[in-house]
Amino acid sequence: MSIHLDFDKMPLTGWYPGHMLKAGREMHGRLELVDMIIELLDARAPRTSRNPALEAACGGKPRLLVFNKSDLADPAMTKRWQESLTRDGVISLFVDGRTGSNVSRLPALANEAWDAERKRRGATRPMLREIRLMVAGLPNIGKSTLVNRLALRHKAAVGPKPGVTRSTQWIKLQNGMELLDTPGVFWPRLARKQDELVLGLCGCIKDDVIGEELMVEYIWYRFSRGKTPARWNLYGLDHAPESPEAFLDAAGRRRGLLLPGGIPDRHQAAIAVINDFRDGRLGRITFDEPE
Ligand SMILES: Nc1nc2c(ncn2[C@@H]2O[C@H](COP(=O)(O)OP(=O)(O)OP(=O)(O)O)[C@@H](O)[C@H]2O)c(=O)[nH]1
Ligand SMILES: [Mg+2]
Repeated sequence: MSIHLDFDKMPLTGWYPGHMLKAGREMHGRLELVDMIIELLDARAPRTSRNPALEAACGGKPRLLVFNKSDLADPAMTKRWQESLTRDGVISLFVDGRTGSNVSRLPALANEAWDAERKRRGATRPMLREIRLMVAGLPNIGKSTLVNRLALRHKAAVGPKPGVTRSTQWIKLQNGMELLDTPGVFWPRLARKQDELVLGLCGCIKDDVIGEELMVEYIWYRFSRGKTPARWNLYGLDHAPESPEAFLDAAGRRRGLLLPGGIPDRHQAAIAVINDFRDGRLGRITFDEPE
């Protein structure tokens, strides 16, 4: 293991599983069924988890940007992102799908985005049916969690619509909107190794595709240079370890993950650190800065 301070000199894995291509095609078909898209993103990676191509694929349909897992993002950075998005006139919402924090504001905001779009188009006649939405986002971003949250009070599916397969169900939301219960999966075109590392840490790419030790190297790199302090004391350290190897060795020793001879098992230690990171035990971090 060597230190790769210039991560972007490393090649991308080029990982794009076939099922994702298929999911992308399926999503394209479903986009036609809805009026509006909830673009679900990761609050830790507000830029990297976005797919610029989705906007074109939506054919100008209004989108509501919802940033999930805000419980794991740096609150000060979330505030900066909110300000930046508001300045750009983007309607957005930061939520925690797991606890449901802020999710109840979503239907009203969706309405707001819809009204703004109608006004932009100069629509005067009222809609004669319910507004239909779908949730789209990267794998593991929390789409199902959000759909279940939104359906909490109105589990009733309103049945198939014309031209839709029987299995397609619509879930009624509080304000009368209808949500397509099968979310769309998309994949952004990653340009830099750091994008891949960020999405890997957010859980969108399988760990062994990128390599657990490299992911921890990136955790070490970002946390030891970031403004928000990491909880190094989780591994019995009172300051940032001087290298990713020292980090893994400390974590391995602390967790008793040792090879014969008492040598820290860096691979097992890396898996433990990634779990700590994902559960927020290492501290809250936002990888992307607003412009
Ligand atoms: N900490 C935290 N975890 C969350 C949040 N929302 C979802 N999760 C967790 O993230 C993981 C993925 O959530 P899912 O809802 O299955 O994600 P998905 O987008 O439907 O994933 P796919 O169907 O695989 O594409 C689960 O372990 C959830 O418990 C959140 O706001 N905060
Ligand atoms: Mg899901």
